[in-house]
Amino acid sequence: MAKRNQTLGEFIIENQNAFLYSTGELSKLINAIRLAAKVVNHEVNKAGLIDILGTSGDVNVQGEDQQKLDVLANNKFIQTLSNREIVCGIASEEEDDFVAINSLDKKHQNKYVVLFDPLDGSSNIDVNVSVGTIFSIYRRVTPIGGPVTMEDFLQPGRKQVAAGYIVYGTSTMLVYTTGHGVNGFTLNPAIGTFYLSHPDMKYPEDGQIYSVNEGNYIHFSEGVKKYIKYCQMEEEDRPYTSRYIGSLVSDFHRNMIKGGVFLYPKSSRAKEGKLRLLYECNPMAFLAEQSGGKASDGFHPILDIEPKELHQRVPFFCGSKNMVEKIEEYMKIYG
Ligand code: AHM
Ligand code: MG
Repeated sequence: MAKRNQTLGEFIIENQNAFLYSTGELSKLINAIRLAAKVVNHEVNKAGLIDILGTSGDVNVQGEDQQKLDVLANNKFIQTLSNREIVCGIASEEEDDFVAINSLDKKHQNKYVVLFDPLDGSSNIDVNVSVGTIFSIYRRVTPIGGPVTMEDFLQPGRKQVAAGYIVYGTSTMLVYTTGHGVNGFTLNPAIGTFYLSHPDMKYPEDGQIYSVNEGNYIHFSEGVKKYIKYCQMEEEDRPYTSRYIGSLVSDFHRNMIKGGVFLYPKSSRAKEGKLRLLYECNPMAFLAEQSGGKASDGFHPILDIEPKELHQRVPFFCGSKNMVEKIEEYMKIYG
C-alpha cells in the first residue's frame, strides 16, 4: 500500500512481497536504476555550465575528456548496472548491439535484461528544456547459466516486468511500474532522496491536449491529418490545446497528469515513424496501460508488437484511452 512521503527505498522494500517467489533481484535492479538516475541528474543539472567548464571534446581540469551528456548518461547507466552484476544483459539506444554482462563467479545467474534510452530528447539540453531517461525490464527467455542472446531482448512489450522513466525537469521525478499500477517519486536534491509524491497515478480517460510535431503535417497520412483537424474543430470541448515539447518523457508526463494524447506517426519522410519500439514506445505503453491509458501504432496495441530488431521504429499514439481510440477510428477509415 503506497504511503505518501515514503521514500523510494522504503517503497521498493515494502512492495517486494507483491512478487511471488521474489528473490529481491528486481528490487536490487530498481535500486541500481535509482542510483544511476541520481548521478545522471547531477550531470544534467550542470549542463548549463558546459560553456564555462568546457565543451565536448575538451579536456577538463582533471585531465579527462569532456563527454557529451547522452554518452555520459549511457556510460553511467551501463557502469552502475554492470558493476552490481544484477542483470545479464543491457541494450541501449546509444549502442549498436546489446551488452552481455558476464558475471564470472555467478556464471550468468542473473535473470533480467534491461533496455534503456539514457537521455531522451537530448537536443533539448542546449536550451535548458527537460529531458529524460526511459527504462524497460524483461525476464530472460534463454536458460539462466547460459549466455544472453538477442532473443532475450526481442520480446513483445506485454512481457515487460517493469518499466519507467526519470524526467529531469523543474523537479526530477522517477515514475515506474512493476505491473501493479504506476507510482511517481520526486527527488529532494538537498538530501538526494526520492519521495513518493504521485501514488497510484491515473491517466485521465479523456483529455484536451494533443502533442505532435505539426511541422511534419504535410507528410502525415490522411487519417492523422483528419484527426489533427478534428482536434482543432470548434465543438463542445474543442478545439484542444496543442502542447509539444519534443521530449517524449516530458510530453508523456504532462499528458498522463492532465489528460491528452501524444502522436509520432509515420510520414512520407520517416516511413516507420521515429520512435524506437524497445527503448521508448514499449516502456511508455506499459506505463500508459498500467495507469488506465492506451498506446497504439494506429491499428494495434504497441505492447503486442513482436519486435524484429533492437532499434526498430514504430508509429506511436499514446495517451488518454478515449483519445487514442478516436485516432484508431480515423486510421481505420482513412489510413
Ligand atoms: P532522441 O532519442 O534522439 O532524443 O529522439 C527522441 C525524441 C523524443 O523525445 C521526442 O518525442 C521526439 O524525438 C521529437 O522528435 P521531433 O523533433 O522530430 O519532433
Ligand atoms: Mg530517444
